[in-house]
Amino acid sequence: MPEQTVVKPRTKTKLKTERPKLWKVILLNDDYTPREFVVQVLKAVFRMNESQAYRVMMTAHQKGACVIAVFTKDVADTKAKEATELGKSNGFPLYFTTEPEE
Ligand code: TYC
Repeated sequence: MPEQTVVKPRTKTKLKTERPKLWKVILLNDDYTPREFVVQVLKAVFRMNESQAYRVMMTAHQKGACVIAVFTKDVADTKAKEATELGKSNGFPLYFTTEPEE
């Protein structure tokens, strides 16, 4: 009896997993938060060193806003909230927001 190989056609479609969209955390300028405090928050929450933090703070100070970094949505939201809370609990209107990358 001759052997037969039966080839079954593949019917399953492999779905490609899309990379999750990244979200920007943005620092907004205000007239009241001391520069040094902004630098401390950037170092504490976003693990920046002194000169990175200083540059980001000055950019927001001069231009009104500065993108700090991009993260997954969860991380971006958590960090923006944590950093904004730090300002609030110290009596400053410091504000961090998030928006999706294109
Ligand atoms: N503009 C503030 C001041 O002159 C300093 C500051 C910088 C505040 C950046 C917020 O995101 C900010 N004291």
